[in-house]
Amino acid sequence: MKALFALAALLPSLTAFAAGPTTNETPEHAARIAWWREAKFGMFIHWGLYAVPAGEWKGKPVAGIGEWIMNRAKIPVKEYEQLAPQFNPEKFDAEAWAQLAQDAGMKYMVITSKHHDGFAMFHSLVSPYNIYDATPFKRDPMKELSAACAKRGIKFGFYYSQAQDWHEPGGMGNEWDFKKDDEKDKDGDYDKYLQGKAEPQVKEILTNYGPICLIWFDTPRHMTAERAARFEKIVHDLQPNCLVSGRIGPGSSSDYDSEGDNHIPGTVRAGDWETPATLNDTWGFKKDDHNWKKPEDLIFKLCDIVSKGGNYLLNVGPTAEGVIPQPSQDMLHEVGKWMKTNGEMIYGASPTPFGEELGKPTDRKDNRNRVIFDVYKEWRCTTKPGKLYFAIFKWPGENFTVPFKGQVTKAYMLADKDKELKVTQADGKTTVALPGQQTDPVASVLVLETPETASK
Ligand code: H79
Repeated sequence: MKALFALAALLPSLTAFAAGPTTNETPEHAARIAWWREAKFGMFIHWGLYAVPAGEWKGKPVAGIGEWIMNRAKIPVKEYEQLAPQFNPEKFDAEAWAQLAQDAGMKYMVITSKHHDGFAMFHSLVSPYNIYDATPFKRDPMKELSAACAKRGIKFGFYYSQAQDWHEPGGMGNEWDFKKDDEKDKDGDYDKYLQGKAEPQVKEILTNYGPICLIWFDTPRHMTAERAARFEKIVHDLQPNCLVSGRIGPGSSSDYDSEGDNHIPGTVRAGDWETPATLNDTWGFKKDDHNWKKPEDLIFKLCDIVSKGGNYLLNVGPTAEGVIPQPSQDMLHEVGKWMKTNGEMIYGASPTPFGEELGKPTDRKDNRNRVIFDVYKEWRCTTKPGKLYFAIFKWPGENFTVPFKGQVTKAYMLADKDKELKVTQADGKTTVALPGQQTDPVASVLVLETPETASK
């Protein structure tokens, strides 16, 4: 880390730390993904039939994430299908959802067009097991959402579970109604499902909803390079600018990587990546999950992720009535308030040139064998040409000292840009005389302007 810091001080340009691949990138890819690198913060939405049972089956709570209830309770297809006539989200308001995303400072929206349960949340001609044909709602909420997002300049994308489909004999995952997954693959049922439902539905969502910014594939069970390539070709044939997220399958050239669900790396990670994350412990609505994160935690995670080079795709799980839970709305408004003043350190920003502020590895590993980090929470840094941004989470009092020894031409808080702050430098460190009190109760953002990049 010391070496990195020394390097940062010497380098003519901090843009050397820009996110995204710096080698082997085609100009086409750079152009396609430019908006995503700028956006940094998106809204994930998990909405489907699972919002009806909302975590409870036959009067008993079912453990685990809400959208997995069919699997966890081993609900037969015929029984689960009975949820469709009960699904009538009359309070659904696409404008309100898109407005919430905008108020939070989110630049893109990704919604479940079909989750593992196999139920399409759009009007599909491929299968009548969809919200338009199988529920009393008789509307296509995806059409309404794509329009509401377009109106606000929010990019619109779809989650699509390509491999798991518990409703179909050939889809992966349902071994309580159908054959074992291995047999489905061996017997050709899987390819029949892929070609008969998944691939045609992916064509539909890329055809009927305007420009789709990305397709978020998930859990690529039994996906081979060849199968993944088929999906990739469909996406790029129909919408060449549509990004393909990381979980499409092996051997394919997805546009960016997905971290594990809710996982934030301990250090700066090169390349394009995203952390998909929940606001409580479930993706799809569960009435008993009140384990909400705190707004300050979300703001920290946003800064933490961006300072490590990633994007934050933050989930809401609307109810079967079509309402985003009030605690989710409240939290996102809090984040939005912070973003209004401080979004400059997030959008289009590159990772920290330091690293020692992030934390250090422990000798413990998590259940997926990843090293657990002792995460430091004093401050986070992001950069833009000519600027270093510091989100200060632990207000240190009079002075803030950072390990930066390059020249500083100006220092100020984002919340009070006109008030220049006094800077002193000694022993390879920069000390800023902070204003009398923090400019934000969660994270006050300090800017250091540097001539090395200001000329760029
Ligand atoms: O869509 C969300 C999840 O439903 C999906 N990815 C995010 C974005 C996802 N699919 N699979 N997984 C995540 C891993 C699943 C793990 C578990 Fe389970 C599901 C743990 C508890 C329920 C599998 C089934 C392991 C135990 C039971």
